Amino acid sequence: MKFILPTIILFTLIACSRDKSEKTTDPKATKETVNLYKNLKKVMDRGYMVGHQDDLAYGVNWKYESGRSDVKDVTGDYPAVYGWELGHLEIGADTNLDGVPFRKMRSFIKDGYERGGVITISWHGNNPMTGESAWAPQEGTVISILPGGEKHEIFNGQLDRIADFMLSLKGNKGELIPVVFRPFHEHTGGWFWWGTKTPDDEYKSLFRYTVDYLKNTKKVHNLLYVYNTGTEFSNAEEFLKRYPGDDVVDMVSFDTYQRGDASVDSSYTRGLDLRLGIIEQVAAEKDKIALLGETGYSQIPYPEWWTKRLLPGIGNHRISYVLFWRNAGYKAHENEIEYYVPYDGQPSAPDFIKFYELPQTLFQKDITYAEMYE
Ligand code: BMA
Repeated sequence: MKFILPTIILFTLIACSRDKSEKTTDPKATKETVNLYKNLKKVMDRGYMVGHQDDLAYGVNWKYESGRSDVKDVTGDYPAVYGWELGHLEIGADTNLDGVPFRKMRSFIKDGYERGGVITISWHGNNPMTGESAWAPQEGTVISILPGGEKHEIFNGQLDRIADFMLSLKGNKGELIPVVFRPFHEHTGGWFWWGTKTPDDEYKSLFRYTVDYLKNTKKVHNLLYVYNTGTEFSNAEEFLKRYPGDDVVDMVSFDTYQRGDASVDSSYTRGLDLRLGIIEQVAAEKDKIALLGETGYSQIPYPEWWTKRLLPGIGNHRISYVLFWRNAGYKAHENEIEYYVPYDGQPSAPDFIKFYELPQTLFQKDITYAEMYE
């Protein structure tokens, strides 16, 4: 008899701790979405997944070649995380702002998911007040699109398109594909319309309104929501300045890029280490999951960047994944070359292979469908 009470207490504690670690903010999240959340936590015991934006669509000097990927050309393996971008979906376009047709994107998303890959989506949506690009901040934008604002119905129409897209992502069994959604990212900088031209409380309202509309009005239940700042913070308080609430955020993140000459400058590494430490702590305290939303060194001119600059920055921080930005190649409209993972023959390819071979870096072959979604 005397063991009954302690046993009950023990089981209650186990049940509560399990409930805590498996909870997403959407009580109606689909089974696969809840499983993904749970497994993203689990995967951190093994290391961190490696992802790449637009990986299956194009790379440096190629486009839409079935099965191709710059990551795979170099390592023989796909990334474990696939990033995609919805900019211009909100205005009803057939292709996104980088020229990727949404029809093809849907099918790439399914390919990655069926292999057990994780899908993450960003949204550089046009300014709903002015109709200009995401990079055209103007005071008053956010207030104009929130309830009571002049452009509120326009914004709802944009969210309807986002919702339709999310609900069109289906796996082989007809189940919804879970998406790690990263809306209104890099909001601590001044370049986007949801950035620092928007007062903090309006930013929070925008985030909360968006989650509420997608979840409760549009019944979208296959999303995990990421609160994703830029690099402009150096302590937890600054990081959380625009945090919209524990009830609407599943994951915490920031974006940071290596600039300048990495062969002599290690400030990127120090900054990465510092900020990962901060979000890791925030995630632990709030029972959320940390990740690195976007990073990279365009054109990787320092061939040992992967093991000498990136790797020591990530160190042993508990993050679920790191995503490298897109291999756009030559961008004629800007007369600029942009890519963040090596292609076959690029000088940093051997070092990227070293990075690939580390036990803690998880690529597609390290992740099965069952491990991520069951
Ligand atoms: C930026 C660049 C742009 C692109 C945008 C959205 O960082 O890659 O060329 O349009 O992301 O994907």
